[in-house]
Amino acid sequence: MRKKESKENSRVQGIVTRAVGSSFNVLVDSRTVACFFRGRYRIKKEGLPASTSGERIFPVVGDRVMVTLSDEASGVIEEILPRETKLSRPEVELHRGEQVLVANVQQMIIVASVQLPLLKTRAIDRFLIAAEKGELQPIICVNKIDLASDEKYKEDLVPYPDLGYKVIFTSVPEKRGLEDFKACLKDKISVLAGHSGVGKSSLLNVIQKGLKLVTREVSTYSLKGKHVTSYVELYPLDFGGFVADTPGLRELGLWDVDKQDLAWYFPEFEDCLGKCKFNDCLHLTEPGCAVKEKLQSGKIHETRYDSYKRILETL
Ligand SMILES: Nc1nc2c(ncn2[C@@H]2O[C@H](COP(=O)(O)OP(=O)(O)O)[C@@H](O)[C@H]2O)c(=O)[nH]1
Ligand SMILES: [Mg+2]
Ligand SMILES: [Zn+2]
Repeated sequence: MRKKESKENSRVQGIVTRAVGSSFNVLVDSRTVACFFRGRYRIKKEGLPASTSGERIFPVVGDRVMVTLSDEASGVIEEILPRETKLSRPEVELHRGEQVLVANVQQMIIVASVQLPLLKTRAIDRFLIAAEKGELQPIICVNKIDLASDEKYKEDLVPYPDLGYKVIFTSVPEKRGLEDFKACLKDKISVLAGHSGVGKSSLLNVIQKGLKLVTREVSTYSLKGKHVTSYVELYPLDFGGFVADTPGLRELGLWDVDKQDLAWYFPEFEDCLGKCKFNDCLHLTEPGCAVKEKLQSGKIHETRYDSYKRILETL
């Protein structure tokens, strides 16, 4: 009896911050525990015993898990708690269905820069679609405002607050907007998205002591025919919350949208959809298009409609 009691006492909850094969780092309170996971675990479904029902799952980064501690620094993952959200990609090669890459992410911080690389709202629009697709709350962070010679870049960003998206402005060397950036991340599980060089790693390094992410990293290219494993790591933040360093959106399975569905990812088009003369209208040059009418009335920003057209061409 004594033994059982002590075993139960050593069962603790944590969050998976790193997963490599069957070895996991689980953050318990504020310490990292090296864990193993044996065999397969079946998620409990609708009151049935876990052993007889449900899908087989494997822990991933972001999972909240129950761990039995072997000692202070190691343990075994016994249970995976229900996932609130998941970012996955289709597992094509091994026909295993979907592969979950990261669980329980709540928001996507879309990072762009004013200069180097130059601000392109179309890139923001693409990431907004990806966030929508992954059911993540998007926040736009415009970095390197120290490099702006005037406030012109703000004009390009006018559509976003109108559409209900939060926009923040930051500079790493001038330490501007960093409190806003921290406030966005606080107590949430976030992924950072944005083109290489916009300052994602620099922003994280400056708000989290000891992080030391490599800046100006060169992206890894996939050799033709070789399978590149996406690698996600979740970093705990001292002020509360976690942030994930993500591979590309494609790897996250966030970027495959049908031509016909694209318009649904533009909130300002929504009240027009279903009202066009042709029900397969792509809102380009078709007669009787409700989207074009709204555009002509000035209630859709030209730059957003332009993005729609350009993105449509790439699908
Ligand atoms: N002027 C300026 N440079 C920045 C800022 N943030 C990052 N950088 C620089 O931009 C380059 C790319 O930054 P990095 O964090 O590696 O970008 P990432 O690829 O998005 O992770 C580095 O040389 C940084 O020092 C900023 O706010 N202002
Ligand atoms: Mg980086
Ligand atoms: Zn139309």
